[in-house]
Amino acid sequence: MSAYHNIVILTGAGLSAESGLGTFRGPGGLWENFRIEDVATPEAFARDPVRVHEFYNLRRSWHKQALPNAAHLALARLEREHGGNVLAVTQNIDALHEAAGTKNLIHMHGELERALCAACGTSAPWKEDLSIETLCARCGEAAMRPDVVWFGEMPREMERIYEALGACDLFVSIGTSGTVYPAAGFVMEARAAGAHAVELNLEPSDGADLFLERLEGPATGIVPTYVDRLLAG
Ligand code: BJW
Repeated sequence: MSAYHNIVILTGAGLSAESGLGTFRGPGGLWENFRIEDVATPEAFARDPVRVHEFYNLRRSWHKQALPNAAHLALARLEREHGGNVLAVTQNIDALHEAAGTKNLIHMHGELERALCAACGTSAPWKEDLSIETLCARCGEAAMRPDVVWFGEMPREMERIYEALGACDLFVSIGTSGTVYPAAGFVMEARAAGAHAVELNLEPSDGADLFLERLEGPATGIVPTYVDRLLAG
């Protein structure tokens, strides 16, 4: 039982790095080999949907082989064993939180294992490759896209997220560079609500100074240690 009642955890690509999924920024990051403007905006998809499908099909193939790591498992344990509320908000489109057993989860940037019909708005589970010929099972249009949030699009479930941030007494940010909004602003929302704010990251994020406590190291080391500490009270 920890000293906190309402915990919000924000996770980013660094959480899944040790599961073999690349991060976006920094040396070896995805954006070194793919330009954001070519693959992660609605304009890129309108201009060259084949290329965007190739990018996400490639990532879907990597994700199929990935397993949750010790950090995902520790966060699922926190949810199970903590007496109060724990909400995990992930920017990751992989399914590793679910695979680890986390239930109270928001995928604010969408999910790679879902497809969205741009014609009728239907979202459906999707594990296979997508192409410009893939038909929507509901309306029959060939307008399927990955159900992910690109730059300029509205992240998912923002109302529920801001409500949780406004009521939390602990905010923990894990493995995110703090460069992409609105997620980068969550720490300020939580602090305004009076929450304690902790960053767990390999290196300081862009907004590191906004946190009251910081632990540095690989997620598989520092997240289980931090969860043990929280559960010990
Ligand atoms: C480890 C580790 C290990 C490594 N252990 N740690 C305000 C100011 C300026 C601009 C804006 C603003 N508000 C909005 C914008 C525009 C824009 C934006 O933020 N631009 C910035 C670039 C400036 N935002 C948007 O367009 C968003 N939409 C929006 O704002 O709608 C309007 C709105 C209005 C009002 C309220 C709400 C909304 C949409 C953003 C969509 C982002 N999409 C992407 C790609 C799609 C999904 C996908 O393909 O996967 O999402 S971009 C990419 O970045 C992906 C990620 O989820 C996201 C964040 O990246 P993340 O997770 O932080 O990864 P990295 O690589 O950056 O960092 C990894 C970290 O891990 C590092 O810190 C490492 O140190 C660490 N690490 N190994 C622990 N082993």
